[in-house]
Amino acid sequence: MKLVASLTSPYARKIRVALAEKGLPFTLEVDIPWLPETAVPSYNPLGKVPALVADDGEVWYDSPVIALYLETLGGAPLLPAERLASLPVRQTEALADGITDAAVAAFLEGNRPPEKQDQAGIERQLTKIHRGLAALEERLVQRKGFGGASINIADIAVGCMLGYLDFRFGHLHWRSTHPNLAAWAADLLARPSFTDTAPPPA
Ligand SMILES: N[C@@H](CCC(=O)N[C@@H](CS)C(=O)NCC(=O)O)C(=O)O
Repeated sequence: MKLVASLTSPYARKIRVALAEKGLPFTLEVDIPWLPETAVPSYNPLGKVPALVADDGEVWYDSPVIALYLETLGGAPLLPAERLASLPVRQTEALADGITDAAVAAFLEGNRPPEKQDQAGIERQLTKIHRGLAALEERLVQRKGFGGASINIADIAVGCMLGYLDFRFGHLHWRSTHPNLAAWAADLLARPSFTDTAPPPA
């Protein structure tokens, strides 16, 4: 099994953490989809990482689909097998991934030359991040979709999203505005699966 990923992608990190938590062996093919010489479109027509090449040759994307595929391979379960019970977990995963989408969009826009940046667009994405974090804190208080005693895919998605905020949006200081999330994330982000996959220094 081969994972095509960049080392800074929070979505790819989600799958690297999931593979580590499940104890599934894989090879990592590092590819940066923004470079002209990238081979990512040969795996995923959308040109995005992560993409997972299964042992039978099938290629899976995007990260929620890869996570579902990994459940079929065994290892520690990261999603309840029962469909209805899996929905709150997948909802929390989708919320975390959506915050990541907003953060990536804001980062890319903020990387354009200053005169070309759409400030209203950046603000719109930042609002999604703030609303999303508030909703996540609420779900955490209600224990809705989070793993509790054993880690699940929602925990992993939230951890990778928070790690991305640390990586690109340290100035947002999400820990001081979301103390419950901060207390919960401290243990999660200290797990070897997370420390081993931290993005390289910028
Ligand atoms: N929904 C996708 C998002 C994947 C994604 O946007 N990956 C970024 C890297 S962080 C990418 O490959 N971007 C390249 C591009 O948009 O052309 C997933 O969960 O896998």
